[in-house]
Amino acid sequence: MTGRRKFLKRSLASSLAFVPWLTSANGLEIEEHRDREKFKPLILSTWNHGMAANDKAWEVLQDKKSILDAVEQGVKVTEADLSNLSVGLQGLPDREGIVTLDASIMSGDGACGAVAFVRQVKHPISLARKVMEETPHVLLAGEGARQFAIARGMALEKEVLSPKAEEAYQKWKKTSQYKPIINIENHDTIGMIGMDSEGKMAGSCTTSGLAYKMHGRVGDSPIIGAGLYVDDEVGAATATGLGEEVIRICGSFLIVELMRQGRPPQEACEEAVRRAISKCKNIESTQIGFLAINRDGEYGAFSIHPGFNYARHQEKGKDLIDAKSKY
Ligand code: SD4
Repeated sequence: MTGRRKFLKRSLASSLAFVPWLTSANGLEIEEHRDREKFKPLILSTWNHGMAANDKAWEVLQDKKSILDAVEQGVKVTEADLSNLSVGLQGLPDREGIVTLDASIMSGDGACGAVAFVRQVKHPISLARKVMEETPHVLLAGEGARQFAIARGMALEKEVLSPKAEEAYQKWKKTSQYKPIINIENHDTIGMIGMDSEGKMAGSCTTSGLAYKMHGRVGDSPIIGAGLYVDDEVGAATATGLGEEVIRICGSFLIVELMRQGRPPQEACEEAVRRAISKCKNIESTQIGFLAINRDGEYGAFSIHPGFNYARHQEKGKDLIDAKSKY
């Protein structure tokens, strides 16, 4: 089938997606869509820590709360997980020994909020949601974000490294080499994207960022369009891995725009990885992974190197899936 015919077929399929009473000539597309309908609601999260986060998000959806509530509550589980070294205040610090967090949240109607380079806040995702709902802004950073947390009555945590982070930091200080490690302990940033039974979407993304980054460094996770993007008319995408490479290509926005043009989520993720590779100067030591869903409940994931996985939760069950990779 030519590229154009493929595109027309897909466009037709997605335009038929919400017209269930059409049954004739394009029966195949309609049947495919009926299958996809079974995928709603659907929650997807990056890495194996996504399993526990998805469980919580699912529970919130079962309680008839919104998909926005689900993606916020879901990743809070990871933010509070004391064994996690890549999300939350127990994460690995920057090169000064200080933990700084990045987070963003977005709903499919375009509402979004984010915090970057924030200290002492246990749940940056909830602070990001407050930025979204209680300020005229999208992104608050550093001391301003911390002051906003205080103003909203969020208790600040003591600034002490977790035992595991302290141990790793002391070890790192012996050489003080800045060398991002790919697929750290098989988890990294948590990016969650989800869709409720009516097709409303939302996403969240939260991280302690790159271990031993420069003080003040902000990654892709709190940058709307880089680490996260959601549009109810099209779909949602989120990213993990070396944030600089994701920011460079506006990764999540790129994927949503590719899906808007009719590309399925898997193809859109692969194209975004291809784009990132074309701009990246050091592929061997760079890992990024993308995860996407479209409004029909189709999904896809792709990374540069093997090792990226994602957690899926839907009516029929939950599992952890290895994403395909370029190399
Ligand atoms: C970042 N994407 O800050 C995030 C998380 C990370 O290796 O540390 N990735 O770049």
